[in-house]
Amino acid sequence: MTDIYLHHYPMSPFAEKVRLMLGFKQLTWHSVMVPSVSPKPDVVALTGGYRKTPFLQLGNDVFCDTALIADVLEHLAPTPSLYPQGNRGLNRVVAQWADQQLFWGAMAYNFQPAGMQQLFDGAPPDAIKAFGADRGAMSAGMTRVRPADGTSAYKSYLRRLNDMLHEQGAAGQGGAPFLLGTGAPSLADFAAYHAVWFTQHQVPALAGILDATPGVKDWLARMTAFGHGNMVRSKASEAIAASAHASSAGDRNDIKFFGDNELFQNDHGIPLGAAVTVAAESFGTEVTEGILLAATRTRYTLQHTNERAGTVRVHFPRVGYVLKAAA
Ligand SMILES: N[C@@H](CCC(=O)N[C@@H](CS)C(=O)NCC(=O)O)C(=O)O
Repeated sequence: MTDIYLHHYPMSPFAEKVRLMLGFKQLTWHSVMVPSVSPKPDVVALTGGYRKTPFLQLGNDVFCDTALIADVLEHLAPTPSLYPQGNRGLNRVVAQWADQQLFWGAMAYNFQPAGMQQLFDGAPPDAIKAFGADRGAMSAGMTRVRPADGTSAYKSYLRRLNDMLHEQGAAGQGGAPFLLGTGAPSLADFAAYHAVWFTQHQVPALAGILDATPGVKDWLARMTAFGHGNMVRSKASEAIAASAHASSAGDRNDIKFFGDNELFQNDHGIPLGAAVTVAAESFGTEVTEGILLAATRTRYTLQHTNERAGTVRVHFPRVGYVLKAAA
């Protein structure tokens, strides 16, 4: 198997979603630390512009967004599956809710002053200021949830998760161990986990909100127990060199997405081979520019060249991303 590099930082909830999937699948992986704020020269050398966290690298293939990374991990290590009952549609719908609604509600709660104080305890004032300015710029054009509204929503979401864990257990057995009631975790659990993990592990001063939903607390403990797999620390320079090496060796990882068949789905009137940009719809909309190599049912693949990383293929999910012809 090609070496897996995860580019991330400890505090990132979306990175925690992937770290836990790596643990669930008991994979060995290279951990590459990235800065939590821009500029990120080593990141964009590989991604061609995307700056969000995390991203996954296999040789000179770079996968952006945890929804796509989940597909890649499922492909690399099909067992244990993220879809134990094959219910991919339900899992993806719940995961999308968790990554959006639950995440932003939780973050509005987590980043209230008491949370910020705990997160940045001892950090130099300049670092706190830089973080605020960076996230402010990333949120341009977005309606950010206010802390009080976020708190109300988060409490409701936690109750809903608690209800899911209770309602789906076999009669008289006091609840299901995981969200979709299958007895095994699935993508939905990993997606719902990371925002709540942040409350419990990054801002424990605010974790009292979980006391009203003991089912969620027990589920969190079950999820945390999967761990992070076998992590090997690596430098960004090593990851970039691995890309350059794969690029010059002409390696093709042959990432095939099942059910996807690589068929061109042309919804934009942009031909393959065209110069394009891809950017997230919101929150961190920095563009990646490159040649459109593929636009399948599920993903876009762009190719760009960087003097340090060589020729890199960057993959994005279609959902949540904007494809445009380059100006
Ligand atoms: N939809 C993206 C969301 C990623 C995201 O928003 N990550 C946050 C960190 S948890 C981020 O990028 N923050 C800014 C940064 O790290 O530069 C995914 O699933 O990967």
